Amino acid sequence: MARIAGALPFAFDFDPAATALIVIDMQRDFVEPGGFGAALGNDVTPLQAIVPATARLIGAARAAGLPVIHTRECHRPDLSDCPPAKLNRGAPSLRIGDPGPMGRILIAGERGAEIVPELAPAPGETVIDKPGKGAFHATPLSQVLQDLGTRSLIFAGVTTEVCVQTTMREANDRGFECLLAEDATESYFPAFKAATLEMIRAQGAIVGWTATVDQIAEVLGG
Ligand code: C5J
Repeated sequence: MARIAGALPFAFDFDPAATALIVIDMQRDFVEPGGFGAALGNDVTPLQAIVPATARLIGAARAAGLPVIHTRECHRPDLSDCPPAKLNRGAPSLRIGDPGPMGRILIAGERGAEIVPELAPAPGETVIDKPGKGAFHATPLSQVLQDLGTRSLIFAGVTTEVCVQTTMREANDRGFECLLAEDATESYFPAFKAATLEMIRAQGAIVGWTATVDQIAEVLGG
């Protein structure tokens, strides 16, 4: 067993042989100008700032032999997996499926749906395309984790309060011990990130734990 003594709200104990890193939606559509995040009116620069820390965490996980699983929020080109409630929500400057500077917004196979090059999946790593905010919904993620024998999950990615938190809650309900890397996750709204970190670890880690990339990498030996 390994222990991240400085994790919050208390030490996080995990078996590295039964732990995977899940990197949520570090895609051009959320991180770069001209994508879905920007079309919703957001400044994407805070999300770009976590790329180096996320790369470091991925490197430490790979070096320690942890499976690294990447997710991408995206839809089929015919939008058959995008419910009208999602497609028509709000008044973005570009809707899902519309042509944008990086191809059709949030569509599988388009440039915008790709993971940013600095965090590109290594050969053999699992990439889960997901139509929802949570990575367990309508995806093979449960089966992938069961096949790996995973019991603990380390999370990174964007956005903290939407896809990261939703997936962490899904995982917690499925019995996984979940830890979020504080400086390898980001929101377009600083207050939402801060609130999410608090609510995850409140009430005795009701959803899970948080720790910094340094703290995680030190225990993984990176
Ligand atoms: C959002 C995500 N924020 N990956 N997606 O729509 O968090």
